[in-house]
Amino acid sequence: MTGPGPLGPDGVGRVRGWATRAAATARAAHLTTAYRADRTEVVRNPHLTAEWARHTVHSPALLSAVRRAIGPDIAVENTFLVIKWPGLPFEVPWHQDGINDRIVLDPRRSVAAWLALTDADESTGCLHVFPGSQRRGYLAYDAEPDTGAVRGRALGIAGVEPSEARPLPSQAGDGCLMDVRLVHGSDSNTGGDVRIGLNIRFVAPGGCTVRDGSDPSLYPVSGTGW
Ligand SMILES: O=C(O)CCC(=O)C(=O)O
Repeated sequence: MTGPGPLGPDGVGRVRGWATRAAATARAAHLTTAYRADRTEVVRNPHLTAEWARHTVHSPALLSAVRRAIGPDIAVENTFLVIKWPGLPFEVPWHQDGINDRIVLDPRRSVAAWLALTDADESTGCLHVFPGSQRRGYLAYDAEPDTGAVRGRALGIAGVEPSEARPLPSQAGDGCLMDVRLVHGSDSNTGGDVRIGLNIRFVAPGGCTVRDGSDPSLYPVSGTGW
């Protein structure tokens, strides 16, 4: 799946103000309190269980950026919350959001969002992206390790040159959209504060293929095509 994507030559765009800085920071404080005891690192599909996450995937600023990318009919295919605790090793290896052992996303009819609930910089483990890597299409990836899925997908991508990666720092309440073929990952948090981000995969009708032939389980958020 090579060819142009919805986000221009770099394959990445900024999202500003999906929440106010104060609201994002307050939510991060609640999550930190809720998950600190057992140092939870990944929460899967919080938009199906938590009101704040349901609210977040409907954010007007976010949805208007997603509409510009993939049109008016939008559903959420998947979300996951990533919490990086200071001093706890947790790297997210290079990967592409649009392909895994279960699904393949059509890059013209899908887009990934990453939203900062806290500030994220190089010391706290912000995203690193390879601008333009989406032009290479989907790359071979290592089998997903059977780690009990504690840390989400952990894919090694063959043939990416680490020196081409660029940090993508973000402030609480901002974030980015990524072409689902964009190679990205993040380092461990070596700073002093917790770092929290929400990853959302959005699809337009027909944008998600489940490898076993079953229907994708989608959560519509906009438009009438569902
Ligand atoms: O939050 C992170 O550090 C990485 C998240 C990510 O890359 C993903 O969920 O696809």
